[in-house]
Amino acid sequence: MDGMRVVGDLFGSGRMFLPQVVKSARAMKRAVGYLEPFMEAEQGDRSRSAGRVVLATVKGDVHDIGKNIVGVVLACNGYEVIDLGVMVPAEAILDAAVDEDCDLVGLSGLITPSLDEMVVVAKEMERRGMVLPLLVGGATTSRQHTAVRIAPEYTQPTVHVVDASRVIGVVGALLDDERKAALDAENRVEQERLRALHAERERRPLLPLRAARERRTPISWHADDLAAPVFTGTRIVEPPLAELRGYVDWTFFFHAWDVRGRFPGILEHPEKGPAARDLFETGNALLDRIVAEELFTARGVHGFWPASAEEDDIVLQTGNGDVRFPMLRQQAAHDDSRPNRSLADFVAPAETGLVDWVGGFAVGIHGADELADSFRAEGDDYSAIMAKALADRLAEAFAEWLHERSRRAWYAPDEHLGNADLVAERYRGIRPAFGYPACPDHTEKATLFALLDAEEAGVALTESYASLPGASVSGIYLGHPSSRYFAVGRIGRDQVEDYAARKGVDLATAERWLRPNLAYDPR
Ligand code: B12
Repeated sequence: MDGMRVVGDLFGSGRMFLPQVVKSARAMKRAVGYLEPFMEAEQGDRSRSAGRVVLATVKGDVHDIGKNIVGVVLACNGYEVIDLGVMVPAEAILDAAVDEDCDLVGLSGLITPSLDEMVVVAKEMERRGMVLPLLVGGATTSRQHTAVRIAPEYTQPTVHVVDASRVIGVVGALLDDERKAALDAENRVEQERLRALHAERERRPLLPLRAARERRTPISWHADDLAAPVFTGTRIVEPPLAELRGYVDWTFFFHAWDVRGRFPGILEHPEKGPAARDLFETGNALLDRIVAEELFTARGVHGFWPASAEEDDIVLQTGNGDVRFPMLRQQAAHDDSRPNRSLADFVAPAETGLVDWVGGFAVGIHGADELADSFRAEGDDYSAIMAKALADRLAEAFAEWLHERSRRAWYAPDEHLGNADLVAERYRGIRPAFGYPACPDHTEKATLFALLDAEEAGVALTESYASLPGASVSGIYLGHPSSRYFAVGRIGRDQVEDYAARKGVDLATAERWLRPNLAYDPR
């Protein structure tokens, strides 16, 4: 444990990298596991613990790599961690915080609907009159959102933590009376500043929807740019893992372990190189095993339908009538000639009389939870995190593999690109995923999943529209040569009203799901 303190300090000061910390923690955990039967007398003795933290991924969200990493880092710095897992409702988190006599509550989330759920937890903490500090983390969270939406709901310290290397500093300060006051005061000043910035941004003018529509992406439509795919409707695919492996974008594997930099350059980096090489080797060794023993399975579905754009809707003609995906349009006012884009711009408008096509897909990697649980049961958090990081990479590789297959079945029968070209997206067409900045409404996944019969292919949705298994990706395919990714950004009430009407939901429902994009306060 003394050794782990050294590791913790080295990590805190940037001289050790996350994978090394997690590996060290494994050595400690195994040693403790051996010693535990002899330490019975000391059990329940809290004087040895630096503090007790309850961690959970909020209701409706399934992401847990980030949370698990934070849990390991806390544990190896002497904190007791009560990890409640994923999809945990507010009541369960707060009951555990009280029942287990915790000192802090930590929430994690991957997708934007979880931001609202975190607001729910903060409100509930206030209602219960709790005094525990609240920590907020996860890919979709931000200092900004924490300041604007979460902190105002809870009178106690509410702190956003950007990554695992910061968590010890923050937790240490919050559990020390003097440092707590200083951190809290500093945090409140910073959050006030962020709220002022946000308010200023809210005042920045937007184009009225009608004017934004007049600035749509200029495309001159030709039949030559549209192609019919070799099949209509859906097909289930189950590629072998060995084939998907060649499609892995390793840069994001290092990202998951907080060793940031581009692959393969990262392997030769003067400081990070040794940690990166070790990580790459261990990752590939486990991947060898996963492939050889078929510990994961890949299952997914893709499909194509004739389609056209009607204003900002993409409308697919299916055997069971039309399926409509209402899209959002950028409303930012610029003084140059940049268009105000919508994904609907990339599908031939009905009035051209041309026949266009749109595709859809959902892919999942199964087995990661089971493998990770078996590692955790052996006290091996390092391999558990590794298993999930590899599953996430394979899910993304699966999406890349299926996109290539779809392009070949559609408008690029002769496309043959290597991994580097695929990673750099040097191909025609895009595969926007609901939740990404060009189509931020997660609820559209319900329409997509029904269209694809995704459950039949093993991919399902939670009440917050996270997909299960955790290592899964879904989206649509757009094939026009002009199609590209962009961020919708801030949108005005005029567009939200129009969108709600197109989608057939009330304004409050549309505002709830589009909250991160609203340029106004719906209250
Ligand atoms: C890897 C990744 C994936 C993987 C893995 C997802 C998973 N199961 O976790 C795959 C490819 C499967 C995936 C899928 C999807 N993704 Co994704 N994904 C990412 C990516 C590139 C990195 C996230 C990550 O794993 N980082 C590494 C981990 C270790 O970091 P972390 O979670 O942030 O955790 C660190 C800190 O946040 C902090 N922390 C985390 N939790 C906590 C808790 C506490 C208490 C504290 C103190 C700190 C803390 O410490 C951690 C360690 O340093 C991000 C983009 C990005 N650059 O962040 C998009 C991103 C998160 N994905 C996104 C989306 C939309 C999706 C999909 C919905 C797309 C789709 N339609 O299919 C799906 C949803 C999957 C699902 N199961 O529901 C969006 C989410 C934003 C949004 N609008 O909702 C992002 C931000 C991309 C984007 N720019 O739009 N994704």
